[in-house]
Amino acid sequence: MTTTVDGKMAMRPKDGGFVIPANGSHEFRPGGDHLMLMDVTTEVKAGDQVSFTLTLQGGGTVSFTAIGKDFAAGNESYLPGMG
Ligand SMILES: [Cu+2]
Repeated sequence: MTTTVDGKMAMRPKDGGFVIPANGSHEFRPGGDHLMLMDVTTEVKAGDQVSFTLTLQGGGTVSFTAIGKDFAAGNESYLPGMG
């Protein structure tokens, strides 16, 4: 999730994840709440299609494909200690 630290936008993991009510929705967007890949070992190039499967607490899954974009699209900062 995105938070404000010393007047600057920064990101931190959301403890406990996001709780989305049945039939509800939750918006993920740049500068707001988002899914973030950590410890990625394979380079994602612009135009690459990356498949994701989210595992929900109830055991269900949600799958989708995202398109890699140029890194300049995401100008974000990180809390100290986050790589
Ligand atoms: Cu992030």
